[in-house]
Amino acid sequence: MTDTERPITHPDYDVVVVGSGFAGIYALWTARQRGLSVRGFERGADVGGTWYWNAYPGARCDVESYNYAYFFNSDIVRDWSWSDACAGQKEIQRYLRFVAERCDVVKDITFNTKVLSARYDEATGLWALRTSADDTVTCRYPVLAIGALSDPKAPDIEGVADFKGEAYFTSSWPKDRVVDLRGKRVGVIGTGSSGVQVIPEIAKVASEVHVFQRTANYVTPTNGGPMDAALVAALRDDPQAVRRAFRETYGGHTPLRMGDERFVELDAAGRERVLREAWAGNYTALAFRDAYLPEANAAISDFIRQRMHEQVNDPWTADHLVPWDHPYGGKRPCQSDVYLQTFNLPHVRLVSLPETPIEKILPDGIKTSTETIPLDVIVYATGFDAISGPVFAIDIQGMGGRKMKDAWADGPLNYLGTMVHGFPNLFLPSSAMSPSVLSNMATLAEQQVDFIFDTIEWLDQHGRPQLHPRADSQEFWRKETLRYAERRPGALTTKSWYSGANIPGKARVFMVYCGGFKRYNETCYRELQNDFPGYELLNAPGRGEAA
Ligand code: N01
Repeated sequence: MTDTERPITHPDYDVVVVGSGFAGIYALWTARQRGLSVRGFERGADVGGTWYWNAYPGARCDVESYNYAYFFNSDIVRDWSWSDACAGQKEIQRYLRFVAERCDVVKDITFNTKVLSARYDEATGLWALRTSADDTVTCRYPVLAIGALSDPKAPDIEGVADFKGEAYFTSSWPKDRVVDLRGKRVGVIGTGSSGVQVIPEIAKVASEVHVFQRTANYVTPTNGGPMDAALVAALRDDPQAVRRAFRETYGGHTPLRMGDERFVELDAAGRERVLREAWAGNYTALAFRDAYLPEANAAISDFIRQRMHEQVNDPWTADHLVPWDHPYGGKRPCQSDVYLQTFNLPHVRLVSLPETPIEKILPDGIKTSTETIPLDVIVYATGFDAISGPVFAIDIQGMGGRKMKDAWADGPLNYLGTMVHGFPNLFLPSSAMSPSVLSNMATLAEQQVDFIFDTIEWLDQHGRPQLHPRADSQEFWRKETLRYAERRPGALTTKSWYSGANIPGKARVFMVYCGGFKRYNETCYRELQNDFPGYELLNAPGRGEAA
């Protein structure tokens, strides 16, 4: 009998954690702390998840690092110093390695190994995970900490494979060598957060930069710069109080700076004054107390367009770099202090794809509807099959042999952003219908992992080895997610990866819960405090003991 045919009555581990980004590292540590046996798998050669792969020049977090960090361990908070308020990719990856070593979980992770499938065994209530090393491990609780932006979108352009020059993806930039773009003619496709960061860096060394833009994005200044010593001291003074306080906020971070005045109570001159003050203080998105109102959002959007426009010398380029088609926040906005000015350099040029679309990629360049542009290098900053993509990348099979791909054929459906009906004991942190990318992902990682392991502890204490959400709970959560999305300007009217619109044929569902972190956390813990009324509890016959 082969390994995969073996009946799974004795799990190899209590928990298997897939992925070693923020959620994965903390899940491994938490499992050990709770006395559970655990094994981790990571497809990269080191920890870091998204911060391991996206190693392109200029990659940087635009959430301040003193927020975008762990708070579960006070010593870690006190022993790590950030060099900049918005740290770069290398530093964040170093930080995650530092935490993984401190938590002594590196030894638990098998690197360079993908999990290909996860199969639920109805007879025992256990899961079997098959890996790219042709290994199968069994467990009671798979925790797929696979991230929301980890499945790169394949470029849907004719001729990609024909290009004979160098080609790079921002989402898998080479880490084993320095990519030398000096003196080269470079084409960059994509102007989302990754494109906006990589383009100025490429422009520093390349001889020509051709930026192929399909949709313009809002670009506002960054919050980078030296760390505020008083703020750092306050965070280090009582990290556990900070951790609790983050969970009481909308976004899961230190309270954001916000204007004191209300849009509806100001005249035109007052609104302009408030917007200018907010721009100077770098909080334009929240210039007004009631910035969430569509009319306030429209004024904010218009003001940012004007500020963007005046940074670019050439009027045609300025007109095209400004986003006219969606309100601020409809797509994920970008931050940069140098992106727009980069287009004032003589060797940098914008190619507007709505007017002159790419027809095909040639062996030595890109052909648009009006010209052929010779290139030595193409950089694809074309984004991700977000949120549900990483879940579909694993062949997941639950109760009755039902595949996750079928369960989510019309878009992701789950309860509280972590569990799916018909897939007992399978946990999906940072997946769909959680605050995910519209919150501080580090705070979310800690919150979801805590909730998952509190759930596991409850199951063990109550002798109920399995649970999964009821179908009507999922329907309730779908409606809740939609209800809050309707209140967010542009959420349901803008074509964005938030709703799967960047992937041809993907079901259009707004995949982020916008009810805020505090409400989300309270809803999760209400379930636990009331013995999981939104879930179905199952018994697993014949379950053996974990190793
Ligand atoms: O990806 P994107 P990203 N032809 O999907 C274009 C996080 N992040 O990697 O908008 C031509 O935003 C596409 O055009 P359009 C952050 O959450 C954070 O930049 O679909 N163009 C778009 O311009 C972010 O939102 C940080 O019309 C094509 C671009 O490629 C998320 O990751 C840094 C195309 C893709 O933009 C994803 O950002 C980086 C085609 N066939 C990333 N296909 C920070 O914290 C796609 N595009 C700072």
